[in-house]
Amino acid sequence: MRMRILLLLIAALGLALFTLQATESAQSQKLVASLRELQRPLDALKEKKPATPAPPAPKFPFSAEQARTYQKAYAVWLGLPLEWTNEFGMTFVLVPPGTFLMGSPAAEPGHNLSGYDESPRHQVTLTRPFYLCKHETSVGQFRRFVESAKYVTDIEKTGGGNAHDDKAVWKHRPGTNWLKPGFAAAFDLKDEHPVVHVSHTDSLAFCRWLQNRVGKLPVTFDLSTEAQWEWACRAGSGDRFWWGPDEDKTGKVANVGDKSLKRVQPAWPRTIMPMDDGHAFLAPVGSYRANGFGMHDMLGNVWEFCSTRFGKYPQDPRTDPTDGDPNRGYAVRGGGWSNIAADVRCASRNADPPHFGHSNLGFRVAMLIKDWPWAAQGGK
Ligand SMILES: [Ca+2]
Ligand SMILES: [Ca+2]
Repeated sequence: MRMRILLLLIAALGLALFTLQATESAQSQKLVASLRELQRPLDALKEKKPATPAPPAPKFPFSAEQARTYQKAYAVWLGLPLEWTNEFGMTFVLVPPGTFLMGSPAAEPGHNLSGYDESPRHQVTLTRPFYLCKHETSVGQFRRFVESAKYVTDIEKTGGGNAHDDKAVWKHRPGTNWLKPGFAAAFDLKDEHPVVHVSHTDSLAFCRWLQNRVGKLPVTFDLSTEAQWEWACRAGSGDRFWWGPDEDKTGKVANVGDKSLKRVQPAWPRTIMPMDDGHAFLAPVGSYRANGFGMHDMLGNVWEFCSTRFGKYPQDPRTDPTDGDPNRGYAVRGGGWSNIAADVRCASRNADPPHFGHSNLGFRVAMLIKDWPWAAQGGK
């Protein structure tokens, strides 16, 4: 009798394994098919620049409509898809190159309020197009990575990340992690929420995991540089926000510290925005309107790690800038659910060390195109 039960158990296990393999194989097949669509034009571009001249970038500042028109024309010129979605539902959008003014003028309300210098406002030229995920990385996507790579985050290793209590006191909270974010009121974490309590190091591990799944696709998964981030966030806007100069009153464009937060945390002592955006803490990614390049939540929801280190801005123009100060933390951008307008501007800056994570900080993945010899114009 025991032997029969044992045999039945072995058979059931075998069937489960077979089903799992079949599912994974179907997913890989889908990935390969969509990868081929992307790989063919990317391989062709590696060999040869398109014969016709590139569509010229609009002169900065430009409108969201101009941003969209230019972006589409650039994708057509390259013969690349405007958007590409991977097997985890991450949609990467082509961001064309161009020249803009990075940072903010001293007269901008909120300028330098966080203590991270946004001046001098200086000219930056990005010479290469790149793809950027239209959403922050979600809990569901991060879960796939953790389960597949058996990954343990920095914050889990150190026993918790930083978070606020109901009076906005900000400190290390034992037991918090990406599955148990440190919010001071009840919160039902869903796969669609942006992942938080992840470090810069965790973000890069996630990017490497994506890289290993795409074979010879000639791209590099990484975070965006701080300059790429600001260009993608502005989408042509020279104002405080990608939607214009004025603080949001609609609650439709960014998840910030607002009436929803005050409702669940009446003792919250900080200023809140006057509207109700519907989310006290994290909002599912993509809940708010996209900017001119099709990016959601560049401002608000969670701060986002960049690939480059914070540093003082230069006076003179820069091309494809990389690290600021090698001794500073990594740039984090865009503000989040606990912040007000001053911290949720296109030029707002902050920085965090490589193994640090908190309840209002996540990341967004870029897919960089690095090996087009004809596009190499050198960085400075
Ligand atoms: Ca909110
Ligand atoms: Ca964000």
